Amino acid sequence: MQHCILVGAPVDSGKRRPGCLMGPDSYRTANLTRALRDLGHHVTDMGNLKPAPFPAETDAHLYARNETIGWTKTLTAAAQNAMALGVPIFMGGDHSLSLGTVAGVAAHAAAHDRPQFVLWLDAHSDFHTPKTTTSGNLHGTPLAYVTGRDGFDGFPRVPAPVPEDNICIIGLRSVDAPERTALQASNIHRHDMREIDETGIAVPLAAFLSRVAKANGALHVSLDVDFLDPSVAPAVGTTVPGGATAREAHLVMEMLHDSGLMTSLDLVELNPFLDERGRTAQLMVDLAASALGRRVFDRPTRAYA
Ligand code: 4U7
Ligand code: MN
Ligand code: MN
Ligand code: MN
Repeated sequence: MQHCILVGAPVDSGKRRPGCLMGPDSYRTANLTRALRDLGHHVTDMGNLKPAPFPAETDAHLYARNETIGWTKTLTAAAQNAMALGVPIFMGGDHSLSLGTVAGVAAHAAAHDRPQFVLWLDAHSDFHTPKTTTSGNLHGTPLAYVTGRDGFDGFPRVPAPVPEDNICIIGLRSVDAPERTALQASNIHRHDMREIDETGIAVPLAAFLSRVAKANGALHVSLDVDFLDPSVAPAVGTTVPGGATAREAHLVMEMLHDSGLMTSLDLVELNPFLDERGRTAQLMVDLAASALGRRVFDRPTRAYA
C-alpha cells in the first residue's frame, strides 16, 4: 500500500496551442482516484496548483516565459512537499511542468542522500534550451533545465541538477538538429523507436532499472502522451506516428511496478480538447494503474534488482 498524492498542475504555458489546462480534471473524470484506491492505495487529491505571481510577458520568442517561471517555482516547492508525504502523481498540464517537478523531486532526493534517476517516455527529447529552441515552446526544454544546462536566464537555479548518466529516454522519433547534437555529446541514455522495434521495449528498460536499483536511486517517471502512438492516444498537440503501442506502454508500467523503484510520476501533455470520447485520458489512467500494481496475475516484486 502506498500513499498516492495527486497534484493538479494545469500548466498550459509551455506551448501555443491551448488545452492542457483541462488535463487534471480529465484525469479526475476518468477516475484516477478510484483506479488507485481499487489497488489498495491511500489517495489524496491536493487539488490544482497555481503559478507563483509573474510579470507581464516581454520575450518575443519564448512563449509565456514568465508564466512558466512562475509554474517552475510553484512546482519545485510542491514536488518537494509531496515527496515527503508519499508518491506524487503530477496531473498535467504540458511538459513544461517537469522543469519544476523534476527539480523538486531531485532536491528531495539530494536531501536524503539518494541519487535521482529519471525515465523520460516521449517521442521527443525535450533537451532544448531557451537559446536553442526554434519554436520558442518551453515544453521542449525540461531535460535541459534539470540537467543544469546554461541558457535559462531568469529561471530559478536548479537546486540539485540530475546527472545526465541517470536519465533514460525511451520512445524517441522526433529530435531537432540542435538537440541531437547536444544529446550525442551528453551521457543521457536514449532509445529510439527503431531500437524498440529491434529489441523490444523490455531490454533497455530492464537495463536502466537495474542501474537504478544498484544505486538505491529515487526514480521519477515522466510520461508524455506522445510516447504513445496517435492511433491509441489522439489527445495531444504534437502527435508523431510510429509510437508505442498500448501494450508496450503497459509493459513499461508493469515492469516499473515490479521493480518497486518508482518514487514519482508525471502525466503530461494530455489535451482533452483533442480527445475522442475520453479514450486518451482513460488510457493514461490505466497506465498509471499498471505502474501502481494493476495486473492480471501476481508476479514477484523487485524483479529488476
Ligand atoms: B514535448 C519541438 F520543434 N522539438 O522544440 C520543439 F519538434 O513535451 C517539439 O515532448 C517539442 O511534447 C515537443 O518545439 C515537446 C519541435
Ligand atoms: Mn522525505
Ligand atoms: Mn515531452
Ligand atoms: Mn513529446
